[in-house]
Amino acid sequence: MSNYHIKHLEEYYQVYRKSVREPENFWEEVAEEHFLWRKKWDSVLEWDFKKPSVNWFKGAKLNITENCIDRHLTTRGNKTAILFEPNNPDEPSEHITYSELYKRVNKFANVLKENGIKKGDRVCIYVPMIPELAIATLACARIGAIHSVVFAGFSATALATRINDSDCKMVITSDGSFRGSKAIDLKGIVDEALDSCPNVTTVLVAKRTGAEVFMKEGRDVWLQPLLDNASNECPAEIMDAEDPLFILYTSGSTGKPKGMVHTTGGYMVYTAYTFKNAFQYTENDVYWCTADIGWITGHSYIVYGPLANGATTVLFEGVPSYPDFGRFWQIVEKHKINQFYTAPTAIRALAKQGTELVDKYDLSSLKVLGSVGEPINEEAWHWYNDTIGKNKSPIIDTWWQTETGGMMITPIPFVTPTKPTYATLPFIGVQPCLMDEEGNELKGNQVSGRLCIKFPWPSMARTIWGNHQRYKETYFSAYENKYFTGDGALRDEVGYYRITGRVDDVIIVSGHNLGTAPIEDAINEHPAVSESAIVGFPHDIKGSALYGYITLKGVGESRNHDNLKKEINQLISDRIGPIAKLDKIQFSEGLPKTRSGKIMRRILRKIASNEIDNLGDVSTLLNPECVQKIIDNRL
Ligand code: 7RM
Repeated sequence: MSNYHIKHLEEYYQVYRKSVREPENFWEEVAEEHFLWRKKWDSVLEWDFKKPSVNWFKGAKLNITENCIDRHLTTRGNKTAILFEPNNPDEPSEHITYSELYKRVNKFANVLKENGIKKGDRVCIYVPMIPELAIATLACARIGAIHSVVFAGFSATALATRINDSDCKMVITSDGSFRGSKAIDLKGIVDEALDSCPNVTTVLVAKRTGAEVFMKEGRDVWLQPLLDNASNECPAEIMDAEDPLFILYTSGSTGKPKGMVHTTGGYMVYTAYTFKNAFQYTENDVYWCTADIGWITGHSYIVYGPLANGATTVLFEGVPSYPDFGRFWQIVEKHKINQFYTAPTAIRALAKQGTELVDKYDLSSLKVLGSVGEPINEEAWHWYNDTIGKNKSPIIDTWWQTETGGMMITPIPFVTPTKPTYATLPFIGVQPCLMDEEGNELKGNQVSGRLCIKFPWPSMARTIWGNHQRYKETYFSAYENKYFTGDGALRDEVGYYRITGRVDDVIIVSGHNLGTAPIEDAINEHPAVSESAIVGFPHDIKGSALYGYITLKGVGESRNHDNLKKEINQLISDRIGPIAKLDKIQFSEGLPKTRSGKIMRRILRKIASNEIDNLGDVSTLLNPECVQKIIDNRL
């Protein structure tokens, strides 16, 4: 039996039990057998959730890029590491082998050094989904610089805030980016941001769109000529296991963005191990995660996890709707994708389009389907399972967070029997628990409460950049000695977990705690409904009542809305109970979403309560234009 590759349910239970009973022995074996260390650790784990302080593999020395690239060169030198699929389907895709990746990362690392970057410096990477994004990230890791990737769809203000918070002295960007039919002036956004970032001395600019851009003398430099002149060899900086690898900002609903700090050794071990098992990746598979590297999903499951396993990972520049809504399926056919990982928001948007654009393509290469980012509702789950997976590709509903670094609760495909809307069982080494509001742990099954984690896992964030106190308050103060996730969950009769939504979004109706996900799930079962979001608003008798915002599919638009409302409430009544019926239903063309596709219930809650004067910052939304329409049509 191998600890590293779980293939049967009995094996899962056996290894899981070991990982809980003897976590240090367990992780030591995984770390020792499957990675390249320049020096082994003095201790596997030292932790204290009160401080909080967590050290994995303390004293160990390594470089993550040697694990992701160098060690594959002898056996996988000619294997494709990164398969780049451009925005425009007529532009050829690019296969970057492990040998080429080695050269390009080393050259880039040398360019960073020549421009004054050294170990511990922060480098902001604001680059679209092109190979340079992954390469710049790895080049920072090569020399021990701390990368802070900012999603290239963020505004100048959002970019400036992040650059200043971690005091980056360099920004890597491109002249522009392609997204669907649009070309975006990224360099212009950087210039605007840098007006308020006095400490940035160098901007490296990659060419992508060929647009003419302003280059500030003494600050801005074209990347390509520097790369052309750089050496192919850059010795890897030897890092401590607990040296920071990167900062990644997570916005949350209030306050300024939190720069989550991830360190090197534990992050590498955990993302590699989860990637291998959650996708059951085998040597010749082609794996595709549609997220952007600007999110944690992209860090862990486009770059580090796959490359640490010597996998072929697809990097897609474009969007699901360009040139039409068949683009994802065309790519699956073209590259014979074996594992496909995306978000519920994309699944719902694609399901809304019907099946014509799916049926055109051969999807028979697919073996595993993944979902991440939000609860996946039952209807979307079935569409994904039937229409995309043809009932033969298990869906892994992977629950995790920027803060957790890697997947925490997820089925292991072909091992864990799946159940729609359930993230199912904790991953090896993860010890979840459910807590009530008084701080008691809810034991046994068929309980629901607040989801916490009782024991450290290797890829947990170690702090918030520059604000350890906030880290402690946000994650370790709600419950003693536990990491609090901010999510609610239930555990069913066999111990499977279902995430019911953010605890902040829970609505109390007549004294009953209602999570958003199960109710939205019932609403989304209606054949005319595409998406929904429910929030509470003040009610004299019930305390709070439910307000539903619902997006219809094409078939719903022509239906009588009063009848639809009755049918939807009947469905909720049948599935959950009359307590969860909606007092108000508003049909809306779109729902406000974050740029990573999560529904922003905070804004809807304010609109429902008529607090439209202080909606907070809506500029970070994916679709700010829908907010005014929702306000105008509010009930
Ligand atoms: C990976 C990522 C984290 C929050 C998390 C949840 C929600 C993520 C699922 C999910 C239900 C899932 N990181 N979430 N995955 N809810 N089922 N499978 O998304 O930091 O951006 O967001 O996302 O609320 O706390 S994140």
